[in-house]
Amino acid sequence: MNKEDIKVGLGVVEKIIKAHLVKGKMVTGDETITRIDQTLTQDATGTMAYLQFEALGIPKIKTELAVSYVDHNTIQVGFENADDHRYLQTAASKYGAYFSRAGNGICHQVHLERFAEPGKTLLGSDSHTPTAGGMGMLAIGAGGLDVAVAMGTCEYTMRYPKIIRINLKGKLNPWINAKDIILTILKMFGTKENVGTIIEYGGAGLESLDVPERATITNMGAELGITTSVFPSDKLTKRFLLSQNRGDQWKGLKADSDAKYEKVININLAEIEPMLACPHSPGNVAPVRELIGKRVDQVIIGSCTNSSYRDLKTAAHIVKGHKISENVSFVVAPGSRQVLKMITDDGSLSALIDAGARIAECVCGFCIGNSHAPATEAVSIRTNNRNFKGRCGTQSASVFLSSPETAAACALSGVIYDPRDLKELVFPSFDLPKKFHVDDTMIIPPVSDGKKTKICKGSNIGEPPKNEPLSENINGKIAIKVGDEITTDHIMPAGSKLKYRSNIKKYSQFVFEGIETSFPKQCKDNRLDGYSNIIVAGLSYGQGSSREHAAICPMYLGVKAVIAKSIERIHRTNLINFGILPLIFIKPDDYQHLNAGDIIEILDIGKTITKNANLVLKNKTRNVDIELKHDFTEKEKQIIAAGGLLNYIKRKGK
Ligand code: MIC
Ligand code: SF4
Repeated sequence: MNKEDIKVGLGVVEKIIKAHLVKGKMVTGDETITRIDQTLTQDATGTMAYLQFEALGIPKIKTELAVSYVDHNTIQVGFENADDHRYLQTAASKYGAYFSRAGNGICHQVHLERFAEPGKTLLGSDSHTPTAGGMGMLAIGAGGLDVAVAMGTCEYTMRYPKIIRINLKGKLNPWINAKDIILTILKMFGTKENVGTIIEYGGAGLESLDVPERATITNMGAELGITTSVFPSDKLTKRFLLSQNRGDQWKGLKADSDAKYEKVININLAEIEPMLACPHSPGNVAPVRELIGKRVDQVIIGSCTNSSYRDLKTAAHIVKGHKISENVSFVVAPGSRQVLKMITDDGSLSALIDAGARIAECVCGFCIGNSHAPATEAVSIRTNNRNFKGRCGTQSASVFLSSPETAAACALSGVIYDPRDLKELVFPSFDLPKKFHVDDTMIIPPVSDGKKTKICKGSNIGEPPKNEPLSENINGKIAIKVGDEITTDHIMPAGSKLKYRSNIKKYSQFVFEGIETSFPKQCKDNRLDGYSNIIVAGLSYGQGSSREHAAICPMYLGVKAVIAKSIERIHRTNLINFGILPLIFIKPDDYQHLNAGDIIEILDIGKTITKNANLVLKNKTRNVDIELKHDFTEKEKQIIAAGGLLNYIKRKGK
């Protein structure tokens, strides 16, 4: 839709993009450059992002605000995590970022509380950065290198999205959480084929959803595979900002009444019921009532999706005065120190502890699989956003995603339980307090003269690996063939391997660990035989996280192309940023003509791409030709030709 020539009103997303448009047209699919006001990084992606920022040679961060969070790797069973934290703290000081120390909370929760501002743009090296869309921000997740570039240039390049409007009407019934809304939306849309879309929420239903509830919805927009989702900024936004002592940062933002959208969908909140995402995908959603009675071994409430003050206070009210079931291990991880302090002060923490909860640190922890792995074949009910096979740390476990209300009901009963059936309890309906507990002492502000700071790098921290410019021809061997919906957790496991995020040589030894442990060796052998490595995949390759390691480590192993039926947005960009060709089958059925071990050839790559023509892959083993498309923008063509974004920027001298 071309909004430039037609005189119609603008939606919230369009208003924010218009105010930040540096280059390009607000026409779906057009390559645009958007000005970025804020950036966020977290330690698991941030170490590489800051190493890359250093490699760019830019002396100081240029965005209005940059925050470096430590929330993912805090296990510290060896020196590696602590070394990363020290590096990040010194880098923040040197280059001008706020540093949120380990223990202060999960990046998205803390950003919402302390930094998110309506009408602004945020780029974060974490796929759940869109959480801040609950505050009326255009908040986008990206790879660490894109964030490093945004810190240095204030710019982010993306194709102009299509914008869908979801109108919410009515009001949620008691026992239903915002999580049930987004799970319902995931049931409608699924997790694939939604690339390039932004969802804008509106409608009278917003009046009963406070900012943290809206943030639960925008958080899990990441699981839809969309670019981001955005709420307007209204009196509830103002109220939340006032409660955080940030009332002066409020600005109203609403869609014009004649704004036009690609599609409008209506959802009646009164019809939403408790939902569960069943193993092993956040899109595999079913109503709780269809699963009632299934034995539960573990219940965890936490993560950037559902660990707000409201969520934890509600869970505490449900379990207060009761004991959890004997067969359940019940873990609660508050989203931030602010939340922890507030549930401590109001007695909720005591209620949780009395009921039998194990209290975990205010970090990602269980969600990224580096603690609380369930027992063999256990059933785990969790309030986070991803239940990919093995992500919890136990391959044989079945993880279901739920609201805190459902999770608390399951913890008490020891089986999957509909919270509406907790008949003896009165639903804890309450308004958020007028004042939240504000204490920013765990956030270190940038220093005035960072030049003097000495960067500390531990022995586990290596240089970001370099790639060579694209070669015209690929003489390759298919190193692996995988199926549909391969997530970045499958490509690059996190959990116990997280501590190697800043050591690419070591981390590369775990690529595709859960699928094919011999992959790194296969890649090495192929290279010794003179072949480049190729990955073949089905639909929606690279779902999930923004971890650019899912591109860097394959690059390090000599992967030159990923050939798939479709590739998800952040991962596609990460591949390009590290000089790996993301190629798509013109005929999806051609997938069957490529197998692991096949020798292939692709010729005249640069020339063909420049002409916008399709590439032809010759499968020499099976003697078939296969047509592949690429869909590169002009800038992406240059990045690929240079062998990645770092090389491209150095060439351009920006
Ligand atoms: C995740 O939820 O998968 C992560 C861990 O937060 C990732 C980032 C990472 O892998 O470090 C994400 O969502 O981008
Ligand atoms: Fe952390 Fe989990 Fe949120 Fe990722 S999804 S940022 S691991 S809490």
